[in-house]
Amino acid sequence: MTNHLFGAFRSRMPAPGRLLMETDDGRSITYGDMLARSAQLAHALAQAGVEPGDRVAVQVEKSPEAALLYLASLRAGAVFLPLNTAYTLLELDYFFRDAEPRLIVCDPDRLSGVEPLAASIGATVLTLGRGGQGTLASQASRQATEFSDVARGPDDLAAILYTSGTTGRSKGAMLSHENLASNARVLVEQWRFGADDVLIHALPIFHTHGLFVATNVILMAGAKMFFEQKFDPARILSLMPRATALMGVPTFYVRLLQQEGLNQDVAKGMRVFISGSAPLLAETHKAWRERTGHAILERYGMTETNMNTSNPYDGERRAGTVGFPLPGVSLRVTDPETAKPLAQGEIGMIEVKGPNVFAGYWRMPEKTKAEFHGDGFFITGDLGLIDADGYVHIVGRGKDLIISGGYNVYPKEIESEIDALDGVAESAVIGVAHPDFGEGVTAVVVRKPGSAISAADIAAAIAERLAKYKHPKQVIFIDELPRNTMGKVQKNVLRETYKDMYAGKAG
Ligand code: MLC
Ligand code: AMP
Repeated sequence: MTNHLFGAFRSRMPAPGRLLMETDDGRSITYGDMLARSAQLAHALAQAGVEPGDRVAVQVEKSPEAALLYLASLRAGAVFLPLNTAYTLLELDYFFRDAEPRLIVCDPDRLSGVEPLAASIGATVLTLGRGGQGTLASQASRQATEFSDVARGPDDLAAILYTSGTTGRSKGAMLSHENLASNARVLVEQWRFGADDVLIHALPIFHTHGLFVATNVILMAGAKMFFEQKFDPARILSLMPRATALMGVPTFYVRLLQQEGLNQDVAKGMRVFISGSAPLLAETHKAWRERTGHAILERYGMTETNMNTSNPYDGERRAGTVGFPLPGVSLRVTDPETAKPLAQGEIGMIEVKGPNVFAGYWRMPEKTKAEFHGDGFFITGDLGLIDADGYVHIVGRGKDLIISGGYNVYPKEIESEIDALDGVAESAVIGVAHPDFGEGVTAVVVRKPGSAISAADIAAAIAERLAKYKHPKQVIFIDELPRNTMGKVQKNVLRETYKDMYAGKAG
């Protein structure tokens, strides 16, 4: 048996001298370098005690070494667990206790905070900095540049990615080698990636979009990427003449449209612009087409399922839709109450089944069971319809979720923090249309009688507890939350009341 996913990358690898990555700080990594350095890192993992099936939790800045660490983890047969760099120590503590990683890799600057957490679960800690420095790198540099990949089958776990549930407790989505391999293969084919492609990679690599959709597709195609530390619109524009593809969240496209230099000329060598992770407004699609001559190709996915649908490469890319189910993916729309399939055109729950769909939530068999039907369809929590031409439209969410700049934010998690503060009677956290982030996290708070708690007090209280992108952009105080006859808070009424509050804000 080979190593299922890494073996697939290997089998499509171009000549070792071909470039895999060019970075914004002037470094070049060839496919040969990738093989040698991921081998060294895989040895370093084994030396740190990582055995097949062990989790390797990683919270580091984006760098080529961070991407190579993902490949090393695959090769060592481990389960890669990437974590958002914005997570606070309190948030990390939860993930570590839940996943029980054998090894934690963190930024050197975070070591003093991470060490006690690691000690409490008996994990080893190594460091990896943005420039490739740290204890992991120094251990790896002493290792052999060849490594015999640990055999892993299609159903063995390759990664666990945490995604918050509606209860506010994060769940670890278990992704197998075949979940990732099948999706990368399909996307390479659907989006026509080949060895001559050059992707502008400006996404973080701790989520499905940047790690799997972008990186796995490039590895599966034997292509190259400009591996950017972060999204900088002016820089993206300067790379376009040397690139062929861009993948981004809608905020990327909104911000690029604000660049004066965006025009047909700068985009003429580009083959495809892909968007996902959050709804792309039809007006953004239209404005992009007018400015560049390109129709953005929108697709739809989730942490649990990888990519489910995509607009066509050839054929009409229809604004406001997420296209067709990918080959091998079955998609149906059902009545959320009865779970009965609905007729074409009717709005209901989107459910999917296929080799892309995850193996379940880590150590949560009950939650896993609750989100699948007996026939294997996964209940996405997204509401949508299939139109007469077969295009899938996402029209809303059956789950209480805000997507801000492509990051998921679960209102319940923030409400729990705010409600726990002295002086707060209750709160409701909602997503309000935001021109830059798509939705802006907004807290509506009812004070306790006599309390003078302010927005600044709330911000200060959650600063150390929640990742920055989850913090409310605005806090509104009202006397009473609107409720229906059942006593349930009417978030739709609040969303309607405050719908224009971010209108015209640039960022
Ligand atoms: C940053 N900030 C955000 C934010 N990103 N606030 C709300 N929502 C966000 N997404 C805050 C910071 O805390 C900071 O606050 C201020 O904005 C500026 O920070 P920054 O670091 O300069 O932000 P910037 O680089 O501009 O980041 C914006 C962004 C980034 C859109 C480039 O958020 C991003 O890369 N998003 C992509 C997320 C992603 O990869 N999602 C895929 C999930 S996978 P202050 O107060 O300090 O100024 C998935 C499945 C699928 O969904 O289908 O793909
Ligand atoms: P995550 O859990 O971070 O992977 O986010 C997945 C969620 O993002 C999905 O369930 C959808 O609600 C949303 N999403 C992803 N792509 C799109 C898209 N193209 N349009 C609308 N929503 C999307």
